[in-house]
Amino acid sequence: MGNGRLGAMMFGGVDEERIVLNESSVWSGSRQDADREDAYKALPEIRRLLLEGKNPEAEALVNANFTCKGPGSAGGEYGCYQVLGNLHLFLSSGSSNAPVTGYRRELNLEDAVTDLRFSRGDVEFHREMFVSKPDEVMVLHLSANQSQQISFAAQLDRPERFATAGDGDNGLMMTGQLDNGTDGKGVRYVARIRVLNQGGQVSVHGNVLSVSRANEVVLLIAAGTDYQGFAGRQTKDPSAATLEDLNKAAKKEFTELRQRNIADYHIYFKRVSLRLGPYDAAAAAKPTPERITAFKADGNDLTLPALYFNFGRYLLISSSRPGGLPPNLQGIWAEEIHTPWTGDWHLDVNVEMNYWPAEVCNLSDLTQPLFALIASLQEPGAKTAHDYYNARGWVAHVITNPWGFTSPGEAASWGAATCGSAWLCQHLWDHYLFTQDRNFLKWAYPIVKGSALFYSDMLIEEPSHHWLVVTPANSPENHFETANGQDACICMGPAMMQQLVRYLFGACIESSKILGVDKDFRDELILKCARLAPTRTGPDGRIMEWLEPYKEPEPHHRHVSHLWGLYPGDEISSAPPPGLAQAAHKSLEARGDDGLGWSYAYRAVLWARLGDGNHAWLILRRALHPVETHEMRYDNGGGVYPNLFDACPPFQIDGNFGSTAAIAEMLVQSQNGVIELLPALPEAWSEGSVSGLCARGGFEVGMTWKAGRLASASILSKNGERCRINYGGRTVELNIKKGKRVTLDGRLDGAALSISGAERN
Ligand code: FUC
Repeated sequence: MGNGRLGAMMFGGVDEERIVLNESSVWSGSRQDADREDAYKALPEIRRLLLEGKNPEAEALVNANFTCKGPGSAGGEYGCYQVLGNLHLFLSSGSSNAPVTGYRRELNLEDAVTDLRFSRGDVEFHREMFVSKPDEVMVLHLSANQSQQISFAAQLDRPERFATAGDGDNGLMMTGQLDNGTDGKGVRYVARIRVLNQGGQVSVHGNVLSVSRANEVVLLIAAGTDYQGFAGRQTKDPSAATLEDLNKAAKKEFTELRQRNIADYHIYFKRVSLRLGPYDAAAAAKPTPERITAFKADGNDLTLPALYFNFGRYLLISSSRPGGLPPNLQGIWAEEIHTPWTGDWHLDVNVEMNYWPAEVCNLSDLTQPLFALIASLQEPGAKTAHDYYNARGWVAHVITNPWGFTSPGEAASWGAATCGSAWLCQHLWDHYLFTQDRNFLKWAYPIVKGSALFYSDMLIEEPSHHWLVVTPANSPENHFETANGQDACICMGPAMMQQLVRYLFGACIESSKILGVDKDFRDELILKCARLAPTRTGPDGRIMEWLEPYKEPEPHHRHVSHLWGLYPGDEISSAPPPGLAQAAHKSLEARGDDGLGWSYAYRAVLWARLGDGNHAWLILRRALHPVETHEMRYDNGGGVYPNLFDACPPFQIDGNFGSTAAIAEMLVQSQNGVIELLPALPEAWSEGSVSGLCARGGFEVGMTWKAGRLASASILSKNGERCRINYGGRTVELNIKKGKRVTLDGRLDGAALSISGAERN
């Protein structure tokens, strides 16, 4: 459960309940300057070596000069996202000798409420929990069908750096300070619980709160930190803020708190609905872990992918709320101090993937935390751009944290890629494309321009074709073999960087036209854009990942960066002529169908963009394979945990979001100026319906399909823009008035069109 800032995971133990608590700004570390001031002095030599084809030699220089100062993400001020703590409840439920029957634990995605029921003897116990956005507290309700049955002892703890004490006569408080990487005085946090009981007794002894023989209990949990970064609820005094949260919430009845939270959640969740296949009530009634196992065997339960789709929307609503921080690698559901990969924001696919469902799944207004993060990187990123590249504008490399880290990572092999800032900016432009919000564009334009300035300065001319190429560069986390058999990562103009820069320059050019500004810079970009190395097909018929047809030591590598131009970019298209699309098809086939959590999601969405629904479905089925291990894997073994959290492994939330986006892209696409209906419908999804998906230009799309064919579609125009709609090789062009909805039949046929408020061209 989560409200964007506060996250909780309830394990549902009968005698011992553990609830893992998160707060999105529980980050160790602190602001640092990890830039090497004079790094740019090595740049001419690095480039000279690359121009001479001496990649390993250039890479040695990158390792020596173009990594961050200090340990980077390996320690120090970089810090780590951490669990806030645990709430333990030691319960004495009814007659402890009686067997437990009727145990059922459910997370209801419709209402964002966790519900646990079981019986012991003739007493039925009920726990409900949710994390409220409107009231900024977590709410746990314990009740039973008989009076005086609720008894427990509660404690708060975390693995390190904490102190707990009583908080008044019905609460506990946990406080502490995280390590900042220098003098130990990092972020201060506070968590409080308070019990509101009906009947029975409540007492506090030391750091234990006890409830005895109550009829019913509401347990409120508030938490906060003094993090004063770029976003989040910025408070100097988390002690006062949490007290206020509790005092306010304590004045409300449980039913009111519950209702307020559901009403707020519905604003987002109800915008979209999806049904795949005939609803299989029997399958849906089974416990989720069983369904996952059964699904691996036969893939029949189509309610499972629909559930997985909804789970992704649920997770985004629960972890990304305006004014807060974006979900990190674990969203806001970490249970460790040392979260895998520091639980940060990885910029070479992961945090972007977290937001892939946002626009298309009608959660556009939840992108704000990402945009606040992007805006916050401009200032440190300008220093990094200067120190390493002597360039204008701003840059972010592969990793960032709430402390504005924009330096390269600690090793050339992965950390030196300058992909972060360009990829992040794609989200800004895409937000405009979906919403047509000119005010947003005005806000975003300086950020996009700053990024374009950087890459404009980063380009050099390569000698063979005189193309402009980003240099030095990496194809994220991948490596190659040079003609003389040496292994290297650092190169000139890998396909992904070229695609990113082409997209970014295009976005900047268009934005400056729309806003009527910066003609000179626009002209500079137009000229440079035309000279950027293009995406090319290699001798093997695949998209070339690098400028040269290098050998690939890892042909099944998890990253598919060179297909960025297919998704989320738009330069590789299955629209005719299909040259590059065919090459992308070959590239994807060569990469294989195995993967990690997030890389499954990426492969699935790429197959969807190629119009191959069956292959996208094959990959999605693998993305739903049950996984047990939490050990870090690099290129295969991905799937889901029994609770449907994505297993990279370890747990990484990007795969949840990416799969939700992939399902949406199988149903509707709008990247090439046309709204494609059911562009990649697998044969197995022969019937279904969806409503509320979004298309660029400000449209909402609903559809039903039967026997694998579109039966009807409804298009709502939010801005009154003209649209072209394509299905099954036919295209219609419509002018739908702002706010009007048009219904089409499966043939998009004139006679069958019900046009009110629309003209057909
Ligand atoms: C990227 C990926 C890894 C992992 C990490 C968090 O570096 O290549 O697989 O997902 O991010």
